[in-house]
Amino acid sequence: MGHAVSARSRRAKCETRVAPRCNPGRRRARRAVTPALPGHPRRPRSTLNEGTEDDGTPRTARTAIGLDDQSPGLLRGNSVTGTSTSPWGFNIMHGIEPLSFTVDVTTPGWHDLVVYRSDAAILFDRIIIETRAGAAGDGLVGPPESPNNIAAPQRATVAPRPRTMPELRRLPAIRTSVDETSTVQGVRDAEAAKSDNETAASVAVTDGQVRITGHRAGTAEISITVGGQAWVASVTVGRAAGAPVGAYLERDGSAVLDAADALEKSASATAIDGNNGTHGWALARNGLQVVPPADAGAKAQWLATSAAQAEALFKAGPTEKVNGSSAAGAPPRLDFTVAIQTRGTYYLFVNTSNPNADADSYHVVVDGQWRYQSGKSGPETGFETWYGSTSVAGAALTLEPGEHTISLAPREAGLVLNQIALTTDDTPGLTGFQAPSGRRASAS
Ligand SMILES: [Ca+2]
Repeated sequence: MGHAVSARSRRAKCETRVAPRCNPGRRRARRAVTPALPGHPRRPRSTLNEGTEDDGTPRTARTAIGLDDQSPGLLRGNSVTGTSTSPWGFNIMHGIEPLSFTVDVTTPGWHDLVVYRSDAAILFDRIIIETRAGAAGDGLVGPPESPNNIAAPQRATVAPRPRTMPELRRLPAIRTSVDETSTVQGVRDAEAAKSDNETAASVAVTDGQVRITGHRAGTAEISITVGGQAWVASVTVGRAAGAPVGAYLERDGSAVLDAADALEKSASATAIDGNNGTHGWALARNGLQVVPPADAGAKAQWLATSAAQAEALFKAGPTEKVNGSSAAGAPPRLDFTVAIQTRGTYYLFVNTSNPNADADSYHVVVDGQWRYQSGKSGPETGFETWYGSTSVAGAALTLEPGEHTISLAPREAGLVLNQIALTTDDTPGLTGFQAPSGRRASAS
């Protein structure tokens, strides 16, 4: 028995019925709740919640649905752009994205289907419930609305806060710097506080006040308990004020660079967006990510397997897809200047937090010359994990004393770079973040 309900409000409560004559037991509902895609299909960049917020946070398209006071199931819509043949592309063409969920109905009678607070800009078209697989058919918008004796839209009410979720209050986003300690405004009598990323920012409570200290460029979310309620705030940590911006100094055959330094856009460390108007760099937890990320359903690659192909790739016009790449144009890039003291053969290692196997590879370019692509030895998707491709052709980088430009460009969008190490040791056994190299005061 199917029953359709229209709901247009954020956190709407949809009065719905599960047929009294249904036998008690497990029931499956699928093919439901569709956030409509605002915007015209021919203008794909103005559609559902893709891209990033101003502070670099990737946007999401989440909602949640539950039955009565059961724990709701979280639904994740597609917020990653793709090609016309990707799931994103099909959603755009259909103007609709089906999201599936399951509810367990254990007793016959009336039940409340509760649609929880959703990310902004999500519009629900229809909710379709199947108690037998295939009952709703395979049409795009499902069957006509079920017969009923209530005026369904008028009966939708705002649901109470679910008992399974703590009350969360969000504070304004906080910006701080490395080595800076500041007091969180708007919170008094705090009982406890914690950071979800102590590497970037730690918190301490003193006399009811919460103080944040920045340790590393990155992002964190802090949770504060006040009067038994939970408050949260996102924190962005920028580079230390007045920190040197000159070349990185190699010492004893080693140089270590924080990828996020590139946001300073100095002559010695800079981040360059791709020229396709779509892909750029965003501050991630402890590094930089090429956004929007790709995955198996929405690949975005910039391919080159030789110096000649790389030359064509980096010269590509904004709409050209060269070497069979799925992404157009020249890729984004990070450029760093390293002052080598000791002539030698160096190997490059990166600490990454890549989200999936379609977002985990890069090109290495030294002094404008493409040297090699990574990612020939399987997925590199560990969290804050060091990888290096020492065995591939071109990985041995002979560097003479003097300044050299080390560039990394994504081979796949979504790549997350935290730290980069150049070392004369081809098996350095790096674990955790390394102390960054010293730098000259200013560009020479
Ligand atoms: Ca890959």
